[in-house]
Amino acid sequence: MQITTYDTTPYDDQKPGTSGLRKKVKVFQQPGYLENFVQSIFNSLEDFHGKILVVGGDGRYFNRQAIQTIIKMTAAAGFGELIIGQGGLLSTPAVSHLIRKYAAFGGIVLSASHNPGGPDEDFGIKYNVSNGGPAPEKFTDALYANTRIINNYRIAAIDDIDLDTLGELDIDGLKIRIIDSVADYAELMANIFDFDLIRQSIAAGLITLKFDAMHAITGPYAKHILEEVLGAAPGSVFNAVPLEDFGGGHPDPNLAHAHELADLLLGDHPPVFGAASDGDGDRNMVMGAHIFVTPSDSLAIMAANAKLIPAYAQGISGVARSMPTSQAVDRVAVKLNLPCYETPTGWKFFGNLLDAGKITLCGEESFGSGSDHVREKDGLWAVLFWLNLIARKRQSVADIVHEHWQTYGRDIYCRHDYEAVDSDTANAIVERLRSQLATLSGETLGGGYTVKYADEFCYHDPVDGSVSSNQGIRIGFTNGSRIVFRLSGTGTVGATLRIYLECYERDASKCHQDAQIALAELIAIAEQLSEIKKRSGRNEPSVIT
Ligand code: VG1
Ligand code: CO
Repeated sequence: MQITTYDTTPYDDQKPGTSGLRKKVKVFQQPGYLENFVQSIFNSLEDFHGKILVVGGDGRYFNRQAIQTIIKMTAAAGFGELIIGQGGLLSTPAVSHLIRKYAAFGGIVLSASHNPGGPDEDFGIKYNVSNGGPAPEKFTDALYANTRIINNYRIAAIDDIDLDTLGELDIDGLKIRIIDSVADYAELMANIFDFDLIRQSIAAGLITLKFDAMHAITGPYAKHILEEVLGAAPGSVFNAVPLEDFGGGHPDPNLAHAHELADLLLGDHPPVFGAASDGDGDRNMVMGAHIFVTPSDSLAIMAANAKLIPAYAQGISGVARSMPTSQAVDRVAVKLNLPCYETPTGWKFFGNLLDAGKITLCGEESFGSGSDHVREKDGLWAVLFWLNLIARKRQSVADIVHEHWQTYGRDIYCRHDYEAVDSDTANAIVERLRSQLATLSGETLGGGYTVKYADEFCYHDPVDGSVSSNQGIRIGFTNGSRIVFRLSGTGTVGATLRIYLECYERDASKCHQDAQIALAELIAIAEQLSEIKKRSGRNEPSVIT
């Protein structure tokens, strides 16, 4: 195999964020930009010669070109085998599963998740390690350091590979397998859930459903599993063909972006169950007839009912949530006497806890939940969990949620995002918040919210002892309410400021209030402390979820 070494100079903007490197496609198309980053990944790894690498992406614009480049660089680097999803397509949880199933050395996921796709939109790349999960911070730090000093990259002179034909190739000792993107993942799901029961409930008409794949990666997975295997009516899965630009939309499963689904579920004659997934298939939105389930509640409900699912029937070892996620799951953990961990935002922080067997279920407020079956959040897994639950409990989604609130009370929750704020303005807002932290404790804000603590979240990983600081500003009140401020680490334009708001309502008769109304006073306090509207010149958040 002929290998050419090309001289290069570093780009200074290749620091991975919450979930890999995300930039505009045009940035990735600069000469050597993708190559620098991929070579820096390989330069940060050791002892991978002859081993397996899994590669796949969410099908967005530039996916195929990037994969061809990665194949040539993988060959030059000396990997022994590449496993690639047909058409270059693999959902993020499917990559995680394939790495684990085939004992691969690692995987490369090409995705910018819920960000829009297309020539003028976003692309992304992420490295996952041998447990199937996103590389931990110490790896991404080393990778970033390598991007700053890189001076060459290596490319093997091989022709472009046909990504669409299933089969095996051998190119000068590098084995390349193009595999069915869905089959392994579908088999895993069948081993976790009671497919027979779900199938019977669908056949009997007890469960009707709609799934919005948002023109993104879960289309083929959901079509196969929900319609072909479980027998949902043809057309139950819609927007099912992955498109390079996701049909022009944001493939982000929330009430703002998955409005087609929301209209169906909140309108006349809704199905029993509705769900949507994001660009790369790791997020989920769960709805029932006339009800939206917040991701934080969904995690708590899953934890409370895990024993009804075959894979978790023997019990779960513990739970974890990202810091800004509501405390609903904590209440379940107390009742079930389970350990409960609070981690920084981003799935990479769950990996150690899952590997060590300290937790079985985990989730984030940002429409992500998962378990120890893979090391990524998993959208369709959550959908199947709910279908299994509905089939077992023979209750509607609304009844399941209301029963949960009856038992545990409700953590009323919402998130306000201010997107594409000027970076200097956003940094000044965060600095202003930071400067108030030392003196806030004990103060009473609004009409009687007394500050119990005000700090910046710092995580001490209980497994490897690593410390991650500056993970969000938290202000907790004596009545259990909380406001959290964070800067997003996944955006590609300016800065995105997130405000997370929650309050607790124990009285079940008051649990049905509108979240924006229940949280109005906290929203006002958040503005008083941060002056986001005033300083950014915005009248309202870009998105409320
Ligand atoms: C966001 C979410 C975070 C999630 C991350 C990746 O990060 O808030 O919870 O893990 O996206 O999800 P940030 O830094 O923008 O808040 V995905 O589906 O975009 O891979
Ligand atoms: Co995603």
